[in-house]
Amino acid sequence: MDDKRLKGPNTKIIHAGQHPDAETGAVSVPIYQSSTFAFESAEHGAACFRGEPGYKYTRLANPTTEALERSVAFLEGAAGGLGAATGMAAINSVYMTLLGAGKHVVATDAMYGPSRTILETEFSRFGVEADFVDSSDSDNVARAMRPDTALVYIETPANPTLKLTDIETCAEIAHAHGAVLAADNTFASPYLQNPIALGADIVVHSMTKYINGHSDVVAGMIVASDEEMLERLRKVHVNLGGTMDPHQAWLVLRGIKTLGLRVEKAQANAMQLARYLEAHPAVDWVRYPGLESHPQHELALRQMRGAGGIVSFGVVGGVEGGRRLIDAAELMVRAVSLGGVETLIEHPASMTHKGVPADERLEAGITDDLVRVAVGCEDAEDLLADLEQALEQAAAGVTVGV
Ligand code: LCS
Repeated sequence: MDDKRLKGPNTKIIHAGQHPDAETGAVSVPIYQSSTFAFESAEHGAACFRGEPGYKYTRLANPTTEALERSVAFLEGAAGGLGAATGMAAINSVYMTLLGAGKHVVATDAMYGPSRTILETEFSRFGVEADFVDSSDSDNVARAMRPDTALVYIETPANPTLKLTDIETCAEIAHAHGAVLAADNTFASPYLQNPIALGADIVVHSMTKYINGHSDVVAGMIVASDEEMLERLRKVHVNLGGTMDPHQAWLVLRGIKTLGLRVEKAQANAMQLARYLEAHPAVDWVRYPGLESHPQHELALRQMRGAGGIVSFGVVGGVEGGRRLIDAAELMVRAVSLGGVETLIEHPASMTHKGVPADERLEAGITDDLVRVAVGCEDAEDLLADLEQALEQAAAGVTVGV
């Protein structure tokens, strides 16, 4: 995948993995909407199943999906990728490949709710033990390591606290214990952060978010730093069955081409919103890695190329204030998900992270007043105006600025 023409980030995004079709010259990768592929002979079929090149069945490999796998693998500096039906399908394939009875996982406490819940409620049934730690302090990760730890699983920036985890240090800790480091890179996207370059073995994405970017597809991706790990993951992934449909892959191939443009616009908007919120008397606190006030601002500058498009904050009046704010939004859409061109606003404690027990949620820093805004690509002035009127309504009846 070493293509010397592809130097700048947008050039890579537009061209990596996506070449004009050899037969027809089609510039857009064709959708190979076929579940199965014809063999030239019985021997050809047998050869394909022996591992010689050739498509057999779409759950195992499909040319359209492969174009997207090559693209994301290239952007992440990985040996290869595996498309998945959703982000959760990708994550579960990683868990299933590396965990089993008698194995232990150390994971970020504040991560996307279901990524945590599935370990607690389902993998525990198969004898997997999990410790969830505040991985923004690497010492907590080091302390939780055990001889049977097979996987360190981090999400950075974490959903929705925007805490960061030091990828390089966690890779050192994991490897010193013979464990694998997997990182969920959904919030940053490959445009802003590349965990493999910092030592991670596996990266997962919910491509539902920035990589696709248009709130019209659910999809996931796993990439691995080396061929051996990729093949281990592939064996499990194709048999679990959460693989990608070619039409879905084509939609994401279409979305990914503007990843850089969208992320630049979203994070410029997010920075403006974060600064505005920080100065607003009706806002109790703001968390955004681009602000100097973020406790890990230095780490953000070190391991990311930008702070991303998500801002979390608490408004006066706590939970009720937050609810009034969300109800008052006129332009920002009341919806979960993130990474699309439209700005979305949600309340994690009652929505995305509802499945995490309240005490564990609070311990992880997902407070009841936390409002999450996934900033999109609209004009900043319009978003600021919407926030202003919504904050006014949120603060109605609450004494502020005392
Ligand atoms: N990883 C992260 C960091 C996520 O934010 C999500 C979904 C997933 C994985 C799962 O991806 P999916 O299976 O949905 O493609 N996050 C969501 C959120 O914050 N609101 O709605 C979904």
